[in-house]
Amino acid sequence: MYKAIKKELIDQHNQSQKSNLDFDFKYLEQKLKRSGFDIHVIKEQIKKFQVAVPTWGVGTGGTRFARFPGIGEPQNIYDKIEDCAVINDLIGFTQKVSPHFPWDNVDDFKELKEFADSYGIGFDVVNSNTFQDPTDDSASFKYGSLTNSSQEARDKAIEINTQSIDNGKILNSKGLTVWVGDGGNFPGQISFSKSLERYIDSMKKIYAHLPSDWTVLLEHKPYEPAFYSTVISDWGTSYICAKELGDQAMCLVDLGHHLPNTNIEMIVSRLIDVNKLGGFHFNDSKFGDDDLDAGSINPYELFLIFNELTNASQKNKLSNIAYMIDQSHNVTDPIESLMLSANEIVNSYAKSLLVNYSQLEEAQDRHDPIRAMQILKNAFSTDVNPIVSMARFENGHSIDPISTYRTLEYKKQKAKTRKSSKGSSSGIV
Ligand SMILES: [Mn+2]
Repeated sequence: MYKAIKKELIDQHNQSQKSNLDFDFKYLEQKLKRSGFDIHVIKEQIKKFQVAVPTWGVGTGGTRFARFPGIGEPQNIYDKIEDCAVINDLIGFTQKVSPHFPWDNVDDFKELKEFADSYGIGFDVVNSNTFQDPTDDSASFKYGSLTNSSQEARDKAIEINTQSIDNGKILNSKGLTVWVGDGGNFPGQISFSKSLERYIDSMKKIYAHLPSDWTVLLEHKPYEPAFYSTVISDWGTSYICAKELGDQAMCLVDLGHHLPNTNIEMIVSRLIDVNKLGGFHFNDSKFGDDDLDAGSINPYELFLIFNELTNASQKNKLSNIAYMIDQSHNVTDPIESLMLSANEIVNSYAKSLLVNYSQLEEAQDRHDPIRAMQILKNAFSTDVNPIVSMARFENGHSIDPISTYRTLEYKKQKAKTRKSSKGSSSGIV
């Protein structure tokens, strides 16, 4: 840690902010005491929270139409690790990164791990990419990967996944997330039944390759890039497949992978109840899989998701959830977006710790919807920034990460050595 950003710079910046933070923290301490909460207990829980940053998230994303590169963009996985280390040095809730293969392939994974170690960065769940053609042109995924009617294409897709596991093992990762773009654009194009059967069959081969302490996370999505039907379209299908595969297979909820107005927090609760909730991809959206910054559009939904998680966790119904960010940053500096998003996620978690769940259950049992709603709204409307900022400060990071980051002019400095990428091809979907 503190290889990407000198600790003295963070300390120096914190000096000017600390007295205001102390004042705000003291005020919140008194306020929470009146509701029966000990701010110090909550702060200690927050200090332990971790969410992984996606390596693909630090590059500027694009849309189906164009990509507008930023200055000093990372050119390879090593640059991406360095950018992720900037984020972690400043906020500290993001010690691990989630790589994507083959995008992040290198010749020497041991060397990559040592490089990341030197920045205090570890590796979270790895992601496999079979939604674009394999780099060696040995097969085509145009008509599907793990569910393709061609055995040759399926085998190649399986190999990409088992290779991702092997890479992840060297990086000390403990999980693989599988999302396939497979599906159909037209009625009749694919057999719903056969494609699901082939998915399960392919996944069984990947599952057999999993080390015993690994989890495979199945990610569902209702549409895009296939626009009529997708093979793993919803949490129900994802659950059926995870159940079929075994105990090491879990479901992953990407917030953007639901149709508008879907009650995502209820899906979270259902998956907890059937012991199949394994992870999240956090982002936010207005219309579809917009991959906007977490909490930027619908922070109440994000809070309600953490409300389910914290409630279940206090009842010991939750273990080993992989929290990851999955976003595309088209118009912002990805480093700023990822710092704000991680903080927004931590804020939602902090607010959920301010819900008194026995009082909530009492209100539910007494048939008092107004009181129940009030309990949630009171927690949601509490400004938890002083606790989260204090947690960051006590963990050795920046009280005000964005302003600290801006004084560094990091990207401007990096632009001197990282060559700019001109291309206008679309970014990450
Ligand atoms: Mn995702």
